[in-house]
Amino acid sequence: MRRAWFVLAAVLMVIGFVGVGPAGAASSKPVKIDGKVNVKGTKDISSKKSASIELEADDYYFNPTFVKVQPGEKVRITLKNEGSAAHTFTSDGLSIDQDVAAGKSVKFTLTVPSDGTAFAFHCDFHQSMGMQGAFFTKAGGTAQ
Ligand SMILES: [Cu+2]
Repeated sequence: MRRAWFVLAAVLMVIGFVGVGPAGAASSKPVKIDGKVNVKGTKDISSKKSASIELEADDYYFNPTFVKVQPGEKVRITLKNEGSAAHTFTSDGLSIDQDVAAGKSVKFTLTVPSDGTAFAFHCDFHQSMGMQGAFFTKAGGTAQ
């Protein structure tokens, strides 16, 4: 009987650790974005004045999902659609609406706001499925 309790305690501990896993991953969002977000990681390109980044659009997420940049930084983006659906990179704040067909890639440039405001981007077709992300200059706050 004593052994059974021990085993139960051990099982509960394992469940506890597993339970902590997803919560920990969720807190790895450096800035908040309204709605569901499929998080596939963060890339830091803020050490460069002029940077380029390859952004993967897939079914249905962006990778990286969060990009750390410098205020005023000019970023050359290669948007690669590795999925089987069409996607877009859309930022209302920066007036960007870039379509990319399945299997194709497009290049464009964006300039990070000089005041360092974090801005969100999303796929016009799949935003509600969590296909969005953000550029930010420092962690914390909510992307616009
Ligand atoms: Cu999409």
